[in-house]
Amino acid sequence: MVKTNPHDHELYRFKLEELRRLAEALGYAIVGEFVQVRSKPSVDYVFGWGKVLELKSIVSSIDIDTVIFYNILTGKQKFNLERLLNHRVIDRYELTLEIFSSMASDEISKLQIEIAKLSKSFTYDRIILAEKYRIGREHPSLRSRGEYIYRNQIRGLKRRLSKLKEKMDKYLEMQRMQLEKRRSLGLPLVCITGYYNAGKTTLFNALTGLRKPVSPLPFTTLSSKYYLVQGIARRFFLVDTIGFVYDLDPLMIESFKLTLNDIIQSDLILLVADVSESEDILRFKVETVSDILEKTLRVDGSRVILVLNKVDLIDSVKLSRRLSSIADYSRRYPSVIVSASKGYNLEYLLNFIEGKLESIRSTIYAKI
Ligand SMILES: Nc1nc2c(ncn2[C@@H]2O[C@H](COP(=O)(O)OP(=O)(O)OP(=O)(O)O)[C@@H](O)[C@H]2O)c(=O)[nH]1
Ligand SMILES: [Mg+2]
Repeated sequence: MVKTNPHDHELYRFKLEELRRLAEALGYAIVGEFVQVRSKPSVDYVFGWGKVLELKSIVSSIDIDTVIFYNILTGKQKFNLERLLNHRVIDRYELTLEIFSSMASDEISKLQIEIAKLSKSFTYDRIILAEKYRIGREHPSLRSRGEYIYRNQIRGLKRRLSKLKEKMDKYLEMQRMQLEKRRSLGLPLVCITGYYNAGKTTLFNALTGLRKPVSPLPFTTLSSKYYLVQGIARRFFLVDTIGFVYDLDPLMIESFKLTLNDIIQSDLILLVADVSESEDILRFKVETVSDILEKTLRVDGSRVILVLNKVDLIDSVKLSRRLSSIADYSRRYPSVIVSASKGYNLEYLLNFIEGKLESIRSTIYAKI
């Protein structure tokens, strides 16, 4: 990892720890970590030349398969690093996509992941193909044939990507029609969102009586799940969505727009957070999700309820410390403390959701 802010130790410790956890979830055993502080990553190797040689000598002295970078790599950096280090190199975005692939079981998730992978690797693939066909380096008499194959393969990659995007557009159109149908029934949409592992699906299951897969592994849920909930006084659609992660790549947001649309179009959003995590982590995660919702997806903050989950794991002293660490968010969003797995306070949450839906009903109907 290249640290671009030398003072922000907490943040970088958290980022590295999270990277480690994600890698371990995929079965990687981490044998070492390597950090450099630089004002910005170098264009060719991320690290400075001296540091990258140090890394090379380390990786050549131990038995490893992969070097994982926290920083998002350009195609050129990945190519240069692989050639220099003589090992497979991936960045945190590719690592996340590997986890997605390992968890994906339905067609929509697979499609979104394939688009994300192809878009991410396009420049890298182009460099690899140019290298393979020795573009720019071959003997002039060979140039035309090599270039012809190279251009053909690049065209093939572009065609594949645009076919996948066409398929995605069809799903987006279907999604738009489904949404219109739901709206015409006058049924509001309530979306469960939050960091991965916060307990979103556990809450979804508890409120719907379904048994969708939950697990301590990251990104158990990849595509949205809808269910019509008969609440205490009214009905609404509840949707469970993919979990967020720190420092989302804009490419990922673009590739997963089908899933993210569910959040954007919701009438009410439950921002679920794991209140049993340490103050720093809880704060980082609430802040991350709140920023994605309000700054990236431009969701109106007045439609967000903060759901502090897993309260069964902590005592009241810890709970009050956790609450003070996110006091500004609890002032910004109404908050409800629950335990989705133990069923604690869920009836109160349901009442709260319905009350809030009632108060925004005029806007919901105005949207129909
Ligand atoms: N103790 C406790 N554990 C919980 C609670 N809610 C969820 N969990 C556990 O937390 C882990 C993650 O739960 P999920 O419901 O899969 O979390 P998620 O937010 O849907 O995760 P992703 O789909 O990966 O984003 C599982 O091991 C759950 O059993 C809770 O209220 N208390
Ligand atoms: Mg889930």
